[in-house]
Amino acid sequence: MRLSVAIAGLEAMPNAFVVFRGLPRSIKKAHELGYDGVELALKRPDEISRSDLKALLVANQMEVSAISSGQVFAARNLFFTDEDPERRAELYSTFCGFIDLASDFGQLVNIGRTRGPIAGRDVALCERLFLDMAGSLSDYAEKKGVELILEPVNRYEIDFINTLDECVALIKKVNRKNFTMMPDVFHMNIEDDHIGDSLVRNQEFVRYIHFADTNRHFLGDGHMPWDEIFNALKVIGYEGWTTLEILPIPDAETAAKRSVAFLKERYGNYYR
Ligand code: LER
Ligand code: MN
Repeated sequence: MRLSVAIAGLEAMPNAFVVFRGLPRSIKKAHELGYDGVELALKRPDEISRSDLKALLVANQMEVSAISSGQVFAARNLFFTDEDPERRAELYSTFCGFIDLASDFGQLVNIGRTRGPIAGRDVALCERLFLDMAGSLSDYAEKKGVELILEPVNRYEIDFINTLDECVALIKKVNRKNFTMMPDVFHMNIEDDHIGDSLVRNQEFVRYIHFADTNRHFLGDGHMPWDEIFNALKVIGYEGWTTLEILPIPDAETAAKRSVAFLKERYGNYYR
């Protein structure tokens, strides 16, 4: 298992679900604590220069696991189900920038809350708006060797695509090889029938995964059914990144450290 941790720039919103903030120090810290990679939660593609990022990764022997886009929704209010042509164009160019960056770093771009809400609007219209954007971006990404990964998110954060089953139904409509899924066990604990069964049932599309405990704290601080999750990942032969998206509680360093210790102690055979 290759382990990664979600990080963001210093100017990320207070509610960004990241462990460390400030890209240079976060990359160094993650390496020191035993992580192999970082997931970059970006608001804009030019938040860090390619050359600075490359230098930081090389100096710390780290990789980028993926680029995540929740801040594009939370801080800039841009989303796939939006009807406004100008905002759609801005979203499209932001994602093309992420795809360009991912073509050199990680080859994966996440779509989480940025798929946008339905919020009382016509469901069929929202789905069409989503499919239109997802299709165009997948075609752009394909030329760059990049995949887009759609994340089912719980109902308290967004009202569109909450379970893995719903996500897979939509992925089949997008119908592109480079448009797949990234489950997050925190959301699955709220939305899916059984976490293990749902991962196995939808295995064909599982490309990346987010880990947190049930309270979004460090691994081991809640009641997540970790044995069930690890068994399911073993059954489906999952070999992708495992990325920690946890709250910095009691503080970032303790949370990141305790998660690695938990994985090594409980799942040492699986981890490394
Ligand atoms: C938000 O809860 C989340 O899990 C992110 O990865 C998606 O925006
Ligand atoms: Mn997540």
